[in-house]
Amino acid sequence: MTVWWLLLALSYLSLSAGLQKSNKYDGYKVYEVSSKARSAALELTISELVKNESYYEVFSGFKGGNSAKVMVHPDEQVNFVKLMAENNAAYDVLNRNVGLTLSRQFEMNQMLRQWFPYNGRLGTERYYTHDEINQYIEDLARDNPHRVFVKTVGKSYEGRWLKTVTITNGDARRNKNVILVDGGFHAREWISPAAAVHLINELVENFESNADLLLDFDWVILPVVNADGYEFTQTLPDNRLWRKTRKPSSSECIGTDPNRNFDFHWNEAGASEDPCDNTYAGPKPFSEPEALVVRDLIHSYAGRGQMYLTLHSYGSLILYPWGWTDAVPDTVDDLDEVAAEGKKAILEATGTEYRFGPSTTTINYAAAGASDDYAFNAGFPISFTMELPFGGEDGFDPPASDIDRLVKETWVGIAAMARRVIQKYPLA
Ligand code: 0X9
Ligand code: ZN
Repeated sequence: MTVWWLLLALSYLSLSAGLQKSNKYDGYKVYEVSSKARSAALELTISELVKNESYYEVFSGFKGGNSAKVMVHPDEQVNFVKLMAENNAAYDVLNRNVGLTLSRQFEMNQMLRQWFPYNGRLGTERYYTHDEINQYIEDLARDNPHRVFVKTVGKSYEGRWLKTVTITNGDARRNKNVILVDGGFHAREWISPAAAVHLINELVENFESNADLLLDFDWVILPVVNADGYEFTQTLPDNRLWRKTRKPSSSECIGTDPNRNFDFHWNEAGASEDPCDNTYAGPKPFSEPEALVVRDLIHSYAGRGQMYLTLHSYGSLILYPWGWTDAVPDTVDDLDEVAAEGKKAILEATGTEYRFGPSTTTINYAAAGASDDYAFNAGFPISFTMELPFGGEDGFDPPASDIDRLVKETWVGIAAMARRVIQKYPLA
């Protein structure tokens, strides 16, 4: 009891200290523009504004019919409010001071790390580092030598080892079908690696209840694709909103959007040619070592791969190809059927409402060069981007106390989709 009081007192002191610190997002606000306000003129206004990335960032457009969330630099807020009035667009202020939020959360994360050090297992008490996640899968493989296998599949630009974990039922049968899952493409989407870790936990620790998911299928999971970016977001409050990789993209700017870097209609839509932009496609397809790793995984499993699932946030969406055009594939009914299972299971379990559909028309923008389209084109009959729900004060920051709920809910959706995939694509 005394220890807890002491910890609370210390946390209060250090959080107060955190409040004093300033960072580059001091005074930035996040506006939430009502989905009812949506019009072609307003969308055009917002799309023009956000070209100026030094002042604006759209965290989420009117994705899937949701409200738009736009972060605005202090010097532009008067102008933004004026433009919203001119467009008769109702809005709320979702976050009054992004800098303050980030400082506070940073201190909290440091504290949680001390309170919950890595102990050989990963729970849902806090967000983990890339190293801890790698350590965890190694430990799992050591403890379950017949069922869990770790493979080093490459290296990030800064030299971090990228490792997959393959989960089987231990019957040593080869050439089963495969479900390939990855997380952490975008650095700031922390709930994604957390959901991947929970998925691993479920398949390994809860193996008996999930035996049907492993009978004719192996699961291959790469929990953190963009390891450098993910680590970067954990090092300072200023870095928390980083999205891209960390390889220099020009003499002034760093990073490429790994989800614009795949060689499938690369740079044809929804990607930027400006190395300083958040959706920079890279100087050429597969310029990023992390995207290459995912490409190679996709090809090495494509013959047996029945579902590719890439975990992102946010928007509560299950998106399927195509994402580079608003055309839909011939097999749209299959994709739709599996996505519907995920949506239904989540709704029944928690009441959270996911929407699903072809990527471009569901999120209202085409984005070429993404991994989902690439995997689908390479032969995975089912390929989804799952955008986990909005959380916290800017959307990418569900507090640690929400991790448990969100990752369990995600698992419900993934398991339901996997069950339908297993039924639809039985082992030949
Ligand atoms: O834009 C993205 O890369 C994804 N959304 S996010 O907010 N997590 O950045 C959506 C990708 C959807 N898939 C394709 N456009 N192919
Ligand atoms: Zn993302």
